[in-house]
Amino acid sequence: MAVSDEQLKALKEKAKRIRIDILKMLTDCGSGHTGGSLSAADIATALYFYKMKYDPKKPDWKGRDNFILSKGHAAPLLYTVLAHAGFIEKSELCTLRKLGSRLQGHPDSKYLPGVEISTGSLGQGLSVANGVALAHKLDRVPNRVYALLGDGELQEGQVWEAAMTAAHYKLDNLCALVDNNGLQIDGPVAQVMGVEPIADKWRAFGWEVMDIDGHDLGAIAAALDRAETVKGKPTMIVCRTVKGKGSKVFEGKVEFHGTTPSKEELAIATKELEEGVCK
Ligand SMILES: Cc1ncc(C[n+]2csc(CCOP(=O)(O)OP(=O)(O)O)c2C)c(N)n1
Repeated sequence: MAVSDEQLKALKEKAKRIRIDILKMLTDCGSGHTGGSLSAADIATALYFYKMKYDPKKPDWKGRDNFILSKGHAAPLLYTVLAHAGFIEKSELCTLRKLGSRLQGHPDSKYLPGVEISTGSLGQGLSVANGVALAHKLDRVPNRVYALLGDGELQEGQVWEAAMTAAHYKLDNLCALVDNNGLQIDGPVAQVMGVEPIADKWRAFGWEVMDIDGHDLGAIAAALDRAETVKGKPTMIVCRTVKGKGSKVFEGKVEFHGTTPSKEELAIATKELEEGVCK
C-alpha cells in the first residue's frame, strides 16, 4: 500500500488542523507541553489517519492496533488526535488540565477512552508495548503495536532493557518511533546526555531501523508500510524532527518545552500555519 497524492494532501491538512487545535487548547489552558506536541504532530497524524486500525465508537475493539504515547507529556497532541479521530468531542479539548477533566496533564487510561496506558514517567512505554505485542503473538492475532518515544527519553535505562526484550522475542508486530527533535526539557539532548548515534544503537540491539524526515508525511507513511513487511524483528523509525514545528514562534526553542503560547503568539502561529510559512 502506498500513499496517494490525494491522501497526502488530506494528511497535510489534518496535521495543520491538529497543530492549530493543540495551540488553541494550550493557550486556553495556560500550561502544558507545546514543543514536543508540535514536533510529533506529523507522526501521530500518519499513525491515526493513514495506518492504524481502530474504532472510535468501540475503543476496546479487539481488532484494533495499539498506540502507546511513551512521551506522555505530549498529551495535548494525543488528545487532539483522539478528538479528530472521533474518540472524544472536540469541545472537550478546552477542559485540558482543569480540575475533574478527563484531559489531565498526562494521559490517564482509566478515564479517557482511546488511551491505552497511562504515561508521563518517561522510559516505560516501550516495555508496555512489548507486553501488548507479545500478547498479540500468543493470541495469534495480526494487531500491530506502535510506541512513540522522545530522544531525551532514550536516556532512560529501561528503554534499552525493552529494546533487548523486543528483539529477543522477535516482536515484528511492534513498531517504535522516536521523535528525534534534539531538545529535551532544559537544553539540547547532545549537551544533557548524548544519545547519538540513535539508529546504530537500535540496529546493534537487533532492530530493523529506518531514518526519515519526521515532517515528511509521505516518508512517514512509507516507513510505516515498510515496517509491516519486516519479519522476525521489531522496527524502529527514527524521525528527524524540529521541536515546536509549525511556527517560527516555537521552532527550535527549548523554552517552549513546557510553556504555552500567549494570545498574541497563538495569532501569529495560526497565521503562519494557515499560510504554510514553515515547510
Ligand atoms: C522519569 C521521568 N523523568 C523526568 C521527567 C520530566 N520530563 C518531562 S519531559 C522531559 C524531557 C523529555 O525530552 P524528550 O524525550 O526529548 O521529549 P520532547 O523533546 O520530544 O518533548 C523530562 C525530563 C519525566 N516525565 N519522567
